[in-house]
Amino acid sequence: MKFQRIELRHVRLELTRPFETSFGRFTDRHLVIIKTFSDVGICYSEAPSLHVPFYNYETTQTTLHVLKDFIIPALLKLEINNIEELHQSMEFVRGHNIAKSGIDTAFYHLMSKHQGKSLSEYLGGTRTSVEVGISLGIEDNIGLLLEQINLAINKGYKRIKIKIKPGWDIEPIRQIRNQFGDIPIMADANSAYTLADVDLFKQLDEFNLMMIEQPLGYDDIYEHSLLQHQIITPICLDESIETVADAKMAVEIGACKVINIKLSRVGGIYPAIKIHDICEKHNIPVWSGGMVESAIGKADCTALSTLPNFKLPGDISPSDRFFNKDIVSSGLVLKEGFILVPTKPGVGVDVDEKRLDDLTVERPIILEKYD
Ligand code: OSB
Ligand code: MG
Repeated sequence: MKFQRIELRHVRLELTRPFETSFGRFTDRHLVIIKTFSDVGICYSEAPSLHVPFYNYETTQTTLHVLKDFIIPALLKLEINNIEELHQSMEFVRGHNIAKSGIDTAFYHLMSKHQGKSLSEYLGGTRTSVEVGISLGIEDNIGLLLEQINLAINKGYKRIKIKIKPGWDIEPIRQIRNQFGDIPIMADANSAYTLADVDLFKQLDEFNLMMIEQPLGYDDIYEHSLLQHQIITPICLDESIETVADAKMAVEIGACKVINIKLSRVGGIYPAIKIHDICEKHNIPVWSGGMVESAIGKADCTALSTLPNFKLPGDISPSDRFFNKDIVSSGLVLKEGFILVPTKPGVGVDVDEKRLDDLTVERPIILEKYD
């Protein structure tokens, strides 16, 4: 495949309501949307870094910079024959996985469309729908959270994940158990605690959570192994798994019993599948995390989740879960707690170019092959 022209857009989508985690509260979502022109066709893809370096070090601006000044100029000079070559051609840039994921997914969208296959089919997935859960932010009071949970249950979401932080942990969980009984519930701390909080985690054991996501340091796999050996609740790693090597280490030292695979965090679908396979060998179930992506990114997560070791509900939702207006004309469909897997060739959701224009907040960056 030859890349001929790549356009980068910084878009801003308004959230339907603020989304708060232990690292911050957001009212809108900035994304990098990529349009790729190649000798096998045209596609849209997404690089869903946050606009602030509070989840990982990448931001909207580092993503634009790394793609514009390093990755894309290199790509435009090459002929890429397969996904492995694509990743080799990006290897000279250390890290910046979310930026790379926007190119990795473009390649998969182009290849699957070119072969007349849906992305899921192209990846060898078998499911026609995937089980999903919802990730609910921190609210101003517990009553508001309980209301959100009630709405989510009525929409059919198969598990509820709540965001926790010191001061917003035991009490909301206790009240959820009181009001909703034995529903599938988990908590995501986004690295808000330390090993000194071990007594709190032991107390949480009492609530029979499905898992607790990334309680400790974002870069500390070792300390999670120390914690996992002292608590019953399964630990799920998110932030600390950025590479295949991280996943191998976490699994080997018993730092977690579950892994949240965010294809963007690990550099795209190709590394995500490698992590999926390692986990499968070690009997570690995985699920697809989310980054509050547009329907494009959520469709990638959906296709990936049709692989067999995605055994738990993913953070995948239709556009109206987060956005007043998404960039697509037809998006994903939620039905009784399942997202239907798109069957059209390629990623399977269609960008509305008028909306994309309306939501673009910086002048698009255009890079072209010039020979
Ligand atoms: O930790 O899983 C996380 C959103 C942004 C950054 C980090 C996380 C999240 C979510 C949202 O939990 C999941 C979703 O997209 O539905
Ligand atoms: Mg998380």
